[in-house]
Amino acid sequence: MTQAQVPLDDAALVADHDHAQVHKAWKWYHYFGYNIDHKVIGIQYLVTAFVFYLIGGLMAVGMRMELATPDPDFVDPSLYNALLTNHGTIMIFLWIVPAAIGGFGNYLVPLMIGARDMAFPNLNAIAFWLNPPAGLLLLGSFFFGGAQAGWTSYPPLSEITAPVAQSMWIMAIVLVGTSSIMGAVNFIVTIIMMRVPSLTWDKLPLFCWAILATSALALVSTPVLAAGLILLLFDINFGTSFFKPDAGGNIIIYQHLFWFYSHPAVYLMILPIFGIMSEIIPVYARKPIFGYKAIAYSSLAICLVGLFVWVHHMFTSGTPPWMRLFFTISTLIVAVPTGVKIFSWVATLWGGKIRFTTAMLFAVGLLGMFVLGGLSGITLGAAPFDIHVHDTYYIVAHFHYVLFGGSVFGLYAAIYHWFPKMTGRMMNERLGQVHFLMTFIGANLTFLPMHSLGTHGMPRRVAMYDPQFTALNQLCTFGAFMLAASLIPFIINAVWSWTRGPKASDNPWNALTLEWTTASPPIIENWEVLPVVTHGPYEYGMTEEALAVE
Ligand code: HEM
Ligand SMILES: [Cu+2]
Repeated sequence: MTQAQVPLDDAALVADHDHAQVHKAWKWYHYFGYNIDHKVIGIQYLVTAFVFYLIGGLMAVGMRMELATPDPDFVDPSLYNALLTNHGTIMIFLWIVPAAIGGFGNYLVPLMIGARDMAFPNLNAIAFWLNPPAGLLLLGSFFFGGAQAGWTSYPPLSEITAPVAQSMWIMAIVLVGTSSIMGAVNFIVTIIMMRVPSLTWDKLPLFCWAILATSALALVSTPVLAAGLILLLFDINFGTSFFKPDAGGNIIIYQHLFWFYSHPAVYLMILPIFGIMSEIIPVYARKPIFGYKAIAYSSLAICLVGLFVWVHHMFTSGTPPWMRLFFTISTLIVAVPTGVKIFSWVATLWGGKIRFTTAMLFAVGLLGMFVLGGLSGITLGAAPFDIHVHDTYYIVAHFHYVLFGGSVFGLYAAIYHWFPKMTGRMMNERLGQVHFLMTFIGANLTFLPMHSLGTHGMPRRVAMYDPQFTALNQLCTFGAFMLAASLIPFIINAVWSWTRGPKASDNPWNALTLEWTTASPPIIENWEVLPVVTHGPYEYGMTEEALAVE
């Protein structure tokens, strides 16, 4: 135990919980119904999101099988479009965002700040329960031809193809958007109001800083997306012409509304993952995190600058040159706070006593993948190069390095790290290493050749291509099969460990944040006696407890 545990003097807080409740153990069926405990909701988010990851992954494999040969012979082109659209949509809106923010955010934030739950438990549960119907709408849309217009759903394409499916797609996104706004309000209030009194701002774990920044960003940007999509819904179904040029509408406005949300959306995905990195790296390097304040403030800086760069997605939409210059410069500026974080992690690793657990392998793997994705991102931020590779596979390579390398690796790291806390059992490290290797090699085989395909001119979002691109595409498809296979050791590991893995102690990694001071898994309401914070979250090698660890 690393935190002093003394009774809370605020009697009201203790009195209003039923002591018998506190000792009750979890039953499996608690996870299948409406439940207001943040830990149950967190796990509900994680498991649901993972199921959608499998579905979205299956769609990707379907696309890669189609792309194994130049001709459209495996699926017909309109099904390809539907797979493409739903794959992108599901991976972003039903996997990364709900897993990172809904899953880990809900599970960890109250535990990390010494609270018994989120500020608004019912709002929290409702926010989660908006996700399954959104997923069903997306999957159901396949019965109506499938939304065809890509995850960006630009008009006019989205207004003239599969109207029912497109409307279902819009309603699904509005549902997850609503969920994310509810979550954002809840996180902001929880982090500001519910910290134990001894947890001052300068001791707040960096994951909580990241969730705070993410929530602020979601609150500002999500309503703009919802507005754009609802106007689109009206155009499709009710005869309005907001985005119909032949009836006086303006297509470009849609792109502005869409990217004002969707550029920040990349930070909604990546900031919580950055938070996860900042928690994991110091634990396994046994060193205080380098530049705590720089990391905390850079999250806020990324949010602020992130709101001003959306036009880099529209360099080829008639944006005048002076504006291209402004948005090139502002885009490149975002690389600065991001670079600050990367250097802080590398400096933390530097000279550390590193333990290469599976969680740490994924964290270090993320660093490699993200640096490559970030570098190709910088090339794209420069308008002249972006115009050259616009809508080619270079873009696909870039965002998969960032999203797959930068987000999925982080989510896996988080799962391996917090699994013992969530389930009370340890995962198998050997299977974890196999999982890591297959993921790392598979991801690079899948996505690295795409850079070359792109600079040589292979367009994205097509089911057929020029035969000169065959060899590299087959390499990508081979990589995709390896990625799909990498899920086998992971799923075996997760299911086996959850049911009969070795029992975990309260703090198996000897970490210093508050969630490790309670039982594994934590009791209902988290603590019998709320903890008192006696030191910062990363003071490895600086406190007696930490020195005694190795
Ligand atoms: C969590 C991980 C992933 C995320 C977030 C993700 C995200 C996306 C997005 C946003 C798109 C664009 C969809 C559109 O243009 O409408 C896309 C396209 C695509 N993805 Fe993924 N993806 C992921 C994993 C994968 C994997 C594992 C594969 C391969 C096995 C894959 C293969 C593809 C392919 C082939 C396309 C079509 C590219 C195009 O034609 O533009 N994705 N993905
Ligand atoms: Cu962007």
